[in-house]
Amino acid sequence: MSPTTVKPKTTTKTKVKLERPPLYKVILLNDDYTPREFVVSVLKAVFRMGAETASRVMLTAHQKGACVIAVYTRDVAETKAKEATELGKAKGYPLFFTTEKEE
Ligand code: NFA
Repeated sequence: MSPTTVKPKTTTKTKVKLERPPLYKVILLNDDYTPREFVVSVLKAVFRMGAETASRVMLTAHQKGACVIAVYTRDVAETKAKEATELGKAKGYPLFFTTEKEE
């Protein structure tokens, strides 16, 4: 009987590390000139808020100076902040949205 060669089975496992993308806050800043209703309409249009949430967020920014609106990946946060700021600019308002990396 001929000897048999046993080939050991080997497997290689590559572990892929999946990291979550860092998140960015979009922040609404208060100013003295943009009408409240306009701020609410921008929050509804750009950030898909309902009337009540939009009013609450607008009032918080009005009273405290700023309010975190939502959290997105960097691209989405920056695009939405820019879009919302542009809507105010188009009407001559100083309305401003900024972004900040979440810790
Ligand atoms: N402070 C603005 C006003 O009294 C309203 C406002 C709220 C503007 C939140 C910007 C952000 N008309």
